[in-house]
Amino acid sequence: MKNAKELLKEKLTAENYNRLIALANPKMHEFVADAIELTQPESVFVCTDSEKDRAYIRELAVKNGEEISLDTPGHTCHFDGYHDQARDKAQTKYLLLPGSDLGASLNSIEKKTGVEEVRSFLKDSMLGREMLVCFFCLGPLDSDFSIPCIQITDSPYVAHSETILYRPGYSQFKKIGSSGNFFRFIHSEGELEIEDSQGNAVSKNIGKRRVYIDLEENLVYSVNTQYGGNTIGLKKLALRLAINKASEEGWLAEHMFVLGAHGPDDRVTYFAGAFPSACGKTSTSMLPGQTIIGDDIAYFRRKNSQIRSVNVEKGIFGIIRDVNPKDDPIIYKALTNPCEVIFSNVLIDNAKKTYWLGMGAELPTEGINHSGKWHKGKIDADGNEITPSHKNARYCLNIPDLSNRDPLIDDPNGVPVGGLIYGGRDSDTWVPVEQAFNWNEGIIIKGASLESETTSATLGKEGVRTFNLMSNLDFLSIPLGRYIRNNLDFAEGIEKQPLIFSVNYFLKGKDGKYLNGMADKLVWILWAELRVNGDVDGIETPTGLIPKYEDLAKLFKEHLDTEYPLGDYIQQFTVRIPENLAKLDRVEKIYKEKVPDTPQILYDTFAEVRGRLKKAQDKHGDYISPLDLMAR
Ligand code: SPV
Ligand code: MN
Repeated sequence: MKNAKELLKEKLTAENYNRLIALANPKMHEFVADAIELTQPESVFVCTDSEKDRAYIRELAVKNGEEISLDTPGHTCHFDGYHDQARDKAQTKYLLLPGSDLGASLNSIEKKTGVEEVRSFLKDSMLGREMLVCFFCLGPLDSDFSIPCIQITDSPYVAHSETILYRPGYSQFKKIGSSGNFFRFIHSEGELEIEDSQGNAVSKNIGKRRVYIDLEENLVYSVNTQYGGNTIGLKKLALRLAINKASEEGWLAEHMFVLGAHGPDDRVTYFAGAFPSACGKTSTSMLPGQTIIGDDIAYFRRKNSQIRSVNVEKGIFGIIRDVNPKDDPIIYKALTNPCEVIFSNVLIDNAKKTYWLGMGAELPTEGINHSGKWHKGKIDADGNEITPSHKNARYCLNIPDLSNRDPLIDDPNGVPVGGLIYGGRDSDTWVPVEQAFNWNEGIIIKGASLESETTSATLGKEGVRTFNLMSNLDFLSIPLGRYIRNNLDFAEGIEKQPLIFSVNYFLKGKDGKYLNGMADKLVWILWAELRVNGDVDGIETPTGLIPKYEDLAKLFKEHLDTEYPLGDYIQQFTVRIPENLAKLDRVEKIYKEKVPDTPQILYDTFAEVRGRLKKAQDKHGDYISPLDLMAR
């Protein structure tokens, strides 16, 4: 390749060239020059942090048809291809040098072969298009947490989404000078086609969709796809890079929300929580009366003998299904009032209004959706009825536009973590809330044992339990055992270790009906807040500490203005011994068979908890009322 600067000078306008050169970073210059040579764009736009540049990207997305302006000011809608509606797990792979190994659970490809393949798909992919070169920062600016990033893309929708989701990073790049310590992402939609006479242009060669990750180079390639989870480099692709970096540097990158829970006397206690997709993670981070730091990805560092956390992002790319004025009033308000929102894969009508499944209103019988022109009863090529909006349809908005943002959202020191919360979709095993006895048991029995039952929103059978440790399995870039070890070690020497809780919003009775209402989760979180501050006692079970009835009854009355019948408490908090034992067996089998580097302490802890469960079973039987335990 020619000297990078010479090539940039030749291909860029003076203004864009000067913007790049003002950042004295040879590695970044080489990355951009190589991308230009590879993809051959017609022009290159270098985006700084100015409002004018961000407006240019927003307008470009509408001008070239990737987004449609809607009736409400600031709102736009984007459609991904019919077969490009979710993360492509099969074609997302780590590029590995011969001899390196991430374990059988992680998808990988030999580096040379993978790089050749993905570069061949990227070759000339931007002919006739404008390349966008954007700079962002993961985490707050000017902080130990900050990771500068460069995103190259030919999709103004991707760039626009990132201006909402991430803090601007051009000025951050100025500060790092010639340092090579940043993440790089290159994305092209590849060849486009009009899917339907009414539809917009979508990636055509889905069979050649690839997301390849180079951990050594902190570089990700993404091609022939538009869906955000595959293309928005800073989201789950950066999480993979960050997990590897964190493991090398001794911090943690987690698939977690961060929430400020408000206790008595204006006390705020911060919680971070991990839930697999579609299990109530965003709605927990948006609990009424509480304040949000972030809803999806958090970094954790040890500072002054404390564990502190930041939101890596500054926006939300949330599932829109079931967002309705009753259950999600704050999000619903943002989605129905003027402010910057990108809807994706929802239904729009002739008046450019948006509709989605579960919005609490009647949906029109025709409009435009991810299949192009849609009418009720429309069938796809496989004979399946097309839903009005896709089940994974999303909204993308700025957290600062929400009324419940936490004031410490951009604090460069992060917020102190009082507790961690792990939850999944579990119809019959875990109680609604339980505190682990200590950090190690929390990490092992709660986080590393997390499972979730499949729903109708994913392909395949419903109700199948899928193992998903820390809800981070999809994004791990290091062997599972090492990841667990990192979590265990992280709290060592911390003065006040965060308490670890499990929650379960999905417990069902014998009749198959949920035992709890949607709103009840507020009470579980506020109970955890009281525990962290030592305000209430717990009742010992074989697996941890559960609430006393009177403490919950008080919280239900104060915060939800409802009575909490004792019978409900007994049913919900009955310790289910056979189900808990079966869960231990199921999860242990996975570690034994699939995770060769599982730390011994995991097996020891499983054995200890199994022993406690059996002892309790001998004494009380299979199903133990919390009142019997209290009586002890
Ligand atoms: C998730 O699925 O966990 C998401 C959306 O947050 S995605 O960007 O697709 O990962
Ligand atoms: Mn997520």
